[in-house]
Amino acid sequence: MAEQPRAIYLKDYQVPPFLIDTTELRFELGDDHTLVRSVLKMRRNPASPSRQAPLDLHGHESLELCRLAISGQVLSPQDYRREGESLLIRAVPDEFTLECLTRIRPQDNTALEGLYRSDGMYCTQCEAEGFRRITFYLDRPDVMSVFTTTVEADARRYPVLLSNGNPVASGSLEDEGRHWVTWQDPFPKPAYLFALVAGDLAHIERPFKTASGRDVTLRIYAESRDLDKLDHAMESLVKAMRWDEKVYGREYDLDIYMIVAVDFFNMGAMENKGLNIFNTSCVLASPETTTDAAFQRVEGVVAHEYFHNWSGNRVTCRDWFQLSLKEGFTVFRDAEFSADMNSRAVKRVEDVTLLRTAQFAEDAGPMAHPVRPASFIEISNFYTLTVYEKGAEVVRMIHTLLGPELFRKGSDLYFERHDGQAVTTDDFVRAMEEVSGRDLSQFRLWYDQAGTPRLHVSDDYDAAAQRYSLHVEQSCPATPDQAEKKPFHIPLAIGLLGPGGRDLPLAGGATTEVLELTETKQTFVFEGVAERPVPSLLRGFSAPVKLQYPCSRDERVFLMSHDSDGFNRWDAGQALAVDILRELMDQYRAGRPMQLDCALIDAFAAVLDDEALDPAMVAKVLTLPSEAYLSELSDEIDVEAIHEARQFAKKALAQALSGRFERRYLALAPAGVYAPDAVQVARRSLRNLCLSYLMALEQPAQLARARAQYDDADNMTDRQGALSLIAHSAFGAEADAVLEDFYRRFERETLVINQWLAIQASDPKPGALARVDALMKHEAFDIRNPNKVRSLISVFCNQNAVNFHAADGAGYDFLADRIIEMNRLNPQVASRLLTPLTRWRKYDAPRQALMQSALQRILDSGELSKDVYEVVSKSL
Ligand code: 0A1
Ligand code: ZN
Repeated sequence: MAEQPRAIYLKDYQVPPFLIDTTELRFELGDDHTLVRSVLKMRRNPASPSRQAPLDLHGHESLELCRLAISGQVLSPQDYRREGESLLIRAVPDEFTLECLTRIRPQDNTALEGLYRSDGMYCTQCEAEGFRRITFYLDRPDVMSVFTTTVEADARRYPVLLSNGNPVASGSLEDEGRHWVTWQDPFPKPAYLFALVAGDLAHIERPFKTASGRDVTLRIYAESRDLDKLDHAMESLVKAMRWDEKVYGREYDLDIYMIVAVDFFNMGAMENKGLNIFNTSCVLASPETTTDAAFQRVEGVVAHEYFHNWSGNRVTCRDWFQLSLKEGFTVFRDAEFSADMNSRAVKRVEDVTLLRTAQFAEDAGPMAHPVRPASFIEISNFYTLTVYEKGAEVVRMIHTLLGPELFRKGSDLYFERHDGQAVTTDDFVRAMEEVSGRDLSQFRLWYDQAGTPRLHVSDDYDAAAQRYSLHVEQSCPATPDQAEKKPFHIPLAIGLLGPGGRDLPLAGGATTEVLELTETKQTFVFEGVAERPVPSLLRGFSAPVKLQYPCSRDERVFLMSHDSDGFNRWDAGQALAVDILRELMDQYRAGRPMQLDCALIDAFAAVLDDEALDPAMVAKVLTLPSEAYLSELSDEIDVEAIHEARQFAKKALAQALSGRFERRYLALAPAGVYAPDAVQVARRSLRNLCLSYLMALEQPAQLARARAQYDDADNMTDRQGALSLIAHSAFGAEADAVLEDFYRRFERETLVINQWLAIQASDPKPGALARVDALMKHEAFDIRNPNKVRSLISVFCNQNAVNFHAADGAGYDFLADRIIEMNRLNPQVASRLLTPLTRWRKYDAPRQALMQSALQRILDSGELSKDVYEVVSKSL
């Protein structure tokens, strides 16, 4: 970087000096280049105080400007100035037509932002600031315009030409073998929701009648070889549309809704108006190639993008600091949808696990930022777990504080009041305040203060007075740019368990009460409590906080078997396991033989024996806290101790409970035809978990069992479950053989081969780095394809701690080299790869030095993208 990139601040927001009422685009797609013609009807914004402001358009450096005219007058280079990402036109009238012709080269676009060609098909990704790589524009979400788009291309190679809205005209240029289609989107939208697709695509289709009786066509496009993998996405879409009508009263608004699957994509999917573009990994599904987890991910992502049609498109963000307005709310909506479609408790466990493992780590690291950030250098770096997942928790807390009826009233008011507008998180909270009459001013701190609040809870019981008291103290650690924090408004859902394990009645006879914390220290008193209760705190994880309460192992076991809150029953088991694993880590570090507390064995035995429990929840309870979670909980991460303690515990549990694991493994054998429904998913998850314990015994008989499961499986969940256990086992020859077999079977299934890469990248055995290095040269790998980079490089660096954090620093060197390489090809992916290095402060001194020097080497490597520069410079 010649100059260091500058930060942009929320406090500097100003309304746009100009508006664009209509946008007409014509794309001429060609092998050497693509021409983009735009005609924009523009005028000064009456709401802007600056009446004389020049016209300042966004345009990426890569744009070749061929022609520029204002109301028919062609401008000469003296009439404008290009500098960085800006095109400044000094004298413009109050109302005018801007015509612009640009030349771009989608085939060379490896950043996958703007218009790009990959695998012989054209597609776009414009969020957040990709449209400026297509043409000069006011590329900001508060400039909303009505788009008409014509796409012209070779008719034989690109028979399908798509854009937003409804198709209104088409034709062919016969002598040239080209054709064109015009699309019109009646809803004004910001440029980030623009989309275009051109390719040789097949599709499936289904009619849908909305609640008010409008007919809509639903279409999902993919390459023809994947046509048989689209049904699950279609079913998910229909379910999501019905759910949004029922739960939020929201209907779809265009005549056609399209999803297109593409293999080269930086993220999961994108909610472009009427034309969603999806990473193949979030849309394709078939029993033979797709695991249960991936089926559920498809359902969740399809719903997420569909829900954006209201929470994001009809009502959008004023500026990118408000990103969580659409993302936090939409994640909350899709999580509730998935909870309604599958098991609510299991979905909550999964979401909280992600939050506590990865979002808490982000909130404690150098990139920590509030749900509504105050500044950024590169907005692409802020599509984070904090904006998405913590943002969803913030919306969930509003739901908890208001209750479902008032929350629905608030969302109705929000959609009605702001339809067609670009608004702020404040507008969202205000709607919730108005319908409820509640003052949420202190609650708004959740949007502005970064960091994970800590709650210290203690209690006392006065037997004579039959009075039980809970004392709660809150605090929040400092984060970058925020040393002091004000107390948060925290909903703390609690219950009290009597000696027999039954819930005691609380206020109004309910068994769960939401205490509202607003001060640094508060005491809550419960009268008429006949015996000392065991408190069940933070039920359902009612707030994204770290809770500390001095709970004995016995009390945790008690909660594990009696708590009426399914989430807290699971959480008590996790807390017990964490406590016991930490004891093992201490033993390991002290060089003493490790010894597993029987409390864990007994608790697991009881859960395994209870056939009345949902097998999916049993699988969750019996899953030991991950290495990543144990790392997040550590002040200083001891990579080896965490790994060894966890492996030891797993084996000890397997030895103590092998009969039970075997019995349930056999009893859960598949019956009937595969379906990714809740009942079957639950059975497979527990059965594969049992197999993982049995494999921990390291016995040939168990290896044979796993191999038989692999060979006989009629679905990917069972086949891949067995594969990864064998591949990670100490049986080297068998591991190689099964990996080889898997590759041969699925060679032509890109997404399956990505899993094959990931399984090898996450193998904790020594030598994994050499294997990853070799796989980078394998024909199955392509550094330009983000899914492959994630499967091989990200998985190695994030899910293989013992190898990535090898004491010699080889893992860090490997990653630094990859980031330097990716920085030029794809800055967004490069920047995301940095995450594990940013956490250097949590390791021992020698590792800290090695990680810092890897970061420094990246910083010194030459021209850095804004994406990579921001993360490296903030981390060092
Ligand atoms: N809005 C999308 C996520 C998304 C964000 C950025 C992208 O490119 C940089 C692509 C997709 C969603 O929430 O699903
Ligand atoms: Zn989203």
